[in-house]
Amino acid sequence: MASLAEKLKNGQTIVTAWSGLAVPILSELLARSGYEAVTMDLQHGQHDLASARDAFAAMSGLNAHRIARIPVGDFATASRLLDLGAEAIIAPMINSAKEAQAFADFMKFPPMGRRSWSPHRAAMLAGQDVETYFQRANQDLLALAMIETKEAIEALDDILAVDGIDGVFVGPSDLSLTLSNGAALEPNSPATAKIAAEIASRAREAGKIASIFCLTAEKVHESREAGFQLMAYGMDMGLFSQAATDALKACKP
Ligand code: 3PY
Ligand code: MG
Repeated sequence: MASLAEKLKNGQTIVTAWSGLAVPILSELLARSGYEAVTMDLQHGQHDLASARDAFAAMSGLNAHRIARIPVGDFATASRLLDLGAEAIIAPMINSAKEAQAFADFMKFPPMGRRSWSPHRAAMLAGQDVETYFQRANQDLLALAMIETKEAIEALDDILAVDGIDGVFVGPSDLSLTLSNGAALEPNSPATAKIAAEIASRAREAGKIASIFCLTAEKVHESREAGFQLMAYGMDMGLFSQAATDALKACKP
């Protein structure tokens, strides 16, 4: 299977499921359902290192890429998740080139960054010997910086210019909160979509990957049209509770 990085750099688009529930078999089921990637959320979701490790293991052998989101500023956790087999890390609230560089330092081996060595579990999951893993890591493992504040938009070109940053990931909820100074939570508004589309086109111009969190399937289509390549859509908790609601409704006398 081509790596996540190869697919995205070749222009493919991918939808990742979003896992907040620290139950590895749910990530396996999402992968078995046909999602091409599953993202473990350690920022707002219930995942920790152990549950992310077990979810990655539960997905192994299936055609789904392993992604994780770290808590704000917790770049050491990015390295640890890479060591456990993550193929891309999403870092929230990256607001400056300095923060982007600090993130990249934990994601890339020298000379691009300062990631410390010992990815034996990751090499095992990638089906590589450690030498091959080392040769491929800096290009194959993606550092995605979340753009979700006014400051981040102002610093966008500088963030995109950081060598070890492979792309951006737009958080439409926080973006709408900061752009309205806390007056409105409008992740699906046309105004938020317009700014997201501008971020995508600036990322693409810089030769970087544009990705985004979507709250509806319509947003996935709209984002693809706007040049986004990696779209997160489908949260385990929401999918499960919607399916339960629908199942019960269908049984009503
Ligand atoms: C946002 O929309 O702010 C996000 O972080 C999506 O998870
Ligand atoms: Mg956010």
